[in-house]
Amino acid sequence: MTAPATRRVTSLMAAIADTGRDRTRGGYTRPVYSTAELDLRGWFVAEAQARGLDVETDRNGVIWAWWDLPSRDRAGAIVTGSHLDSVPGGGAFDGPLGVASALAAVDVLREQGRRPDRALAIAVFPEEEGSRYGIACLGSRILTGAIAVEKALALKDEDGGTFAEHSRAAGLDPERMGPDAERLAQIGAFIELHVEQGRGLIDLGQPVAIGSSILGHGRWRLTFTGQGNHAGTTLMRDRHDPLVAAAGVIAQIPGIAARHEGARATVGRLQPVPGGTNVIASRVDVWLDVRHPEDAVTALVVEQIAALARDLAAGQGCGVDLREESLSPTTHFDPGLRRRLEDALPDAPVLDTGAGHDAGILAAHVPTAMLFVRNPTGVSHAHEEHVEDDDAETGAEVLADALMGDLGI
Ligand code: HGY
Ligand code: MN
Ligand code: MN
Ligand code: MN
Repeated sequence: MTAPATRRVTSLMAAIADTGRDRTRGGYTRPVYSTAELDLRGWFVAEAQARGLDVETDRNGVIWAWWDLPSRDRAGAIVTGSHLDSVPGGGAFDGPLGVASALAAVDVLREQGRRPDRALAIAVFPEEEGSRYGIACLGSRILTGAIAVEKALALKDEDGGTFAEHSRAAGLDPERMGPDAERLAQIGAFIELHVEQGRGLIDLGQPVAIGSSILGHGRWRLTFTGQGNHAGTTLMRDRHDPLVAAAGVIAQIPGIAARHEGARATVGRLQPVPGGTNVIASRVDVWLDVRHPEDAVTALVVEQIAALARDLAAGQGCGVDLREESLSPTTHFDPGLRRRLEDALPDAPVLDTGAGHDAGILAAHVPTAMLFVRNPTGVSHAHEEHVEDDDAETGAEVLADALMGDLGI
């Protein structure tokens, strides 16, 4: 695949390079329905409308930009897209690359005087990262019924505001949110282009890969409870410090995960309450992210961590509670789409991914594929995430061919 000269994706990405930039953490922080993410949603709508696409935001907050047939028949539509929300301090490309590449792919087709013989849509899904309300792919889960809408609407962010309140503030009507079978029935195939969140393509020397599957993954919350007290007046032997128990568990998580080849276990977030420097915590919430290709191994890793937590909590005279927050089984993309992509792109490696995507949620309902674009740093969910201009343009050109049906999708 030779890189095209025009810098379509690069210029689109440059236009949003300052939106949601996090000057404290580095990288980008764009929680769903925050000012930064709403600004990006507005940017996308303007760019889509400038291309003559028919833009609508559905009752679940998913934006659909349609390149309709003259008949406006949307049955069997080819849909591509991704997300615009980010993790705290995330990279520039996780999400926006898929959206910018979709806009660029429309430009490619227009410049070539081509148009698909089926309706085409670019979709932007809300709360893919689950950074604000704790459950990833919240928008696509609501759309597909993968989560009860009542549970989704009641989810709270760190400030105690609910997804319902913030959806309403974003112009949605929470009472109308819920599964949308009619919308899903319109989709003939969904293909998501995403920055690779790893080193596969770097090591293989290729710009684009075909996705094979998404590792099963879940999120659990461990809540350690003890006795809040004064840091200066409480003797060490008189303490019931939940943070000591939590720290002991976290320190041993790598060792537990290492017992299971391929397991990934992470604590990226913990919240001591009340969180004072001179205060022994009364409670600590610890969020656990565990992933493995085999769902039974994921469950085993979690159970081993939970057993250790019970043991260390008891040793500190503390309690501990484990609660599953979300769980996604290992998901394989549509074998037919994948095979046709492999035939059409013989140089493209086939890679699985440890990262979740809306494509993973949609895969249970519509034929779904993914394309990954080379990330020279191999780093993601951090500011070092990167895509070279040439690779970004190549990705958009491959996506354009896929949207045209040239790759068999
Ligand atoms: O957590 C994930 O795997 C994704 O980035 N939401
Ligand atoms: Mn992503
Ligand atoms: Mn991500
Ligand atoms: Mn993702």
